[in-house]
Amino acid sequence: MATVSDQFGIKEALQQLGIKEINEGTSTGSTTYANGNIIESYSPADGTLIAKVKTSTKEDYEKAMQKASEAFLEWRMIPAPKRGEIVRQMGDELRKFKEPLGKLVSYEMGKSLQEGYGEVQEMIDICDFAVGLSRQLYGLTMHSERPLHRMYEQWHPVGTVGIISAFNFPVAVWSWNSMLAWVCGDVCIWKPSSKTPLCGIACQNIIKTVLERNNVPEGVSCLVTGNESGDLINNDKRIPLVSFTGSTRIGRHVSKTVAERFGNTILELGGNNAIIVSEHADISMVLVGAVFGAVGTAGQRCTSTRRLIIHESIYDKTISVLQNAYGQLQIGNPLDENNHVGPLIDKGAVNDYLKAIEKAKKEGGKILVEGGVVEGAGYESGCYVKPCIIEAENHFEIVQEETFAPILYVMKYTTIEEAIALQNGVPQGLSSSIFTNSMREMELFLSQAGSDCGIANVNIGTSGAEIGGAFGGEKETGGGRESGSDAWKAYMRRQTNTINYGTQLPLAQGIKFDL
Ligand code: UN1
Repeated sequence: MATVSDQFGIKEALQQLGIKEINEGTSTGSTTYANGNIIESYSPADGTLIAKVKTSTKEDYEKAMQKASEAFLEWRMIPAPKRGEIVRQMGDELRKFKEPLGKLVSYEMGKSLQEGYGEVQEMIDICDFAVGLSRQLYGLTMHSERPLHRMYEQWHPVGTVGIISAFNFPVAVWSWNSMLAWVCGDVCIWKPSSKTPLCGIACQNIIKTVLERNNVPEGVSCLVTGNESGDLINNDKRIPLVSFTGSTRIGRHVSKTVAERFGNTILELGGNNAIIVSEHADISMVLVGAVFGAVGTAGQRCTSTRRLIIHESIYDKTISVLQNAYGQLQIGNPLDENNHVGPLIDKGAVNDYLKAIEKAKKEGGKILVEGGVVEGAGYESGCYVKPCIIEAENHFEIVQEETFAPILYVMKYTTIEEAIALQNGVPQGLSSSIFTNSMREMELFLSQAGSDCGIANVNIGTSGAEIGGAFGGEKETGGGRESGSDAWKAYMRRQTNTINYGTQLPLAQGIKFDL
């Protein structure tokens, strides 16, 4: 940390967030301990070693889990609106720390400062949402078929929720899960990505003051680090729900492991999101939606725009508008607000990006905007790449895959039905969008014969969903839903209750059983 530059106020931000040179990667509320290997967290922005984190051993994990189990017994008895009040205070705390936390997100993960702040704003928004929700955990009442009987359902907390989150949204995705889980009466054990462990530690530091102030048992919020902890969570029978965000490959493993022990999962896996650009589109709107979607977060959102499906009549014009816009993109330090595109997370990601471009070329792709690694002063981390555009066909193997990098594949279509088939013609099903001013096209795209994704937008890009809607997708995206709408139901168990207040015991379905 001694070498962290003073530029952009990073040192001060780290100090405000309680990040030290060496940090303990296991904590239960305010108690920190960790005896495992060390993870070094480097900034992809400038290659600096930001700080070290001592990860959790199996024994550390076990201690945290025991604290979580104990805390649940107490937390579940606190009335939901009172839990909501505690989450409200967490939202206030996040408002106070928006600037340093946004900076840390930007520095440790590499997304632009604006997006770093945006991520913290998502956390604040979900806190507000959860506070309201804490008074609306509604169940239904049914009419019993038997006289003098009452039937209804109620929702109870499930217990300990395991949250395994990805590097690309190192703080927001945790909050979508934890804030909801908490108002539902669950406790949480969080394993952040080993690429962004400091973001996890910073969040825990921010909320621990709220837990302390409210005399909440410390195991309500547990943090564990290191990949072994992820495996322990997946295999732990005491964890009825695991919310996993990450690649389809690892998600498949998580899904099997947790299902094997009859646990539930919320899976938020890969996306391969397309925008259909109709001949009835407003091109200036397409430009912002498509370019932000493709190069924002350097193409490392699961909602990033990976494919543009353009009507043949406006194909050439759209490409030239895009080429022009790509020519103006500033690539550089994400903390410098003049830049549009920051670095990839690490050199492994740069390698995957280069390999994907090679593969696309081999399969017959035509480069329309050249990619490559950016070198020279300011780019010493080796993680900066040029956003590129490749004309490709949907069936190319590489187009069918998700590459977490700013590579945009473009293709032509003739009829709207064909465009929808192309958009749906990938294994993933997270986000999708159409730019059109035609009511017919728009409604078809949104109909049951339209997009097969969890998110389908009109005249908006594929990324940047608001927290109020349920977030997630179909097919290889995993089917999970997080955040808004009724996603809370996944964090609770439904109980159907039937009460007989009569003096007879009639059986359902009219069955006679006389003794
Ligand atoms: C992710 O990339 O894992 O819709 C989440 C968006 C953000 C969340 C992305 N609100 O792009």
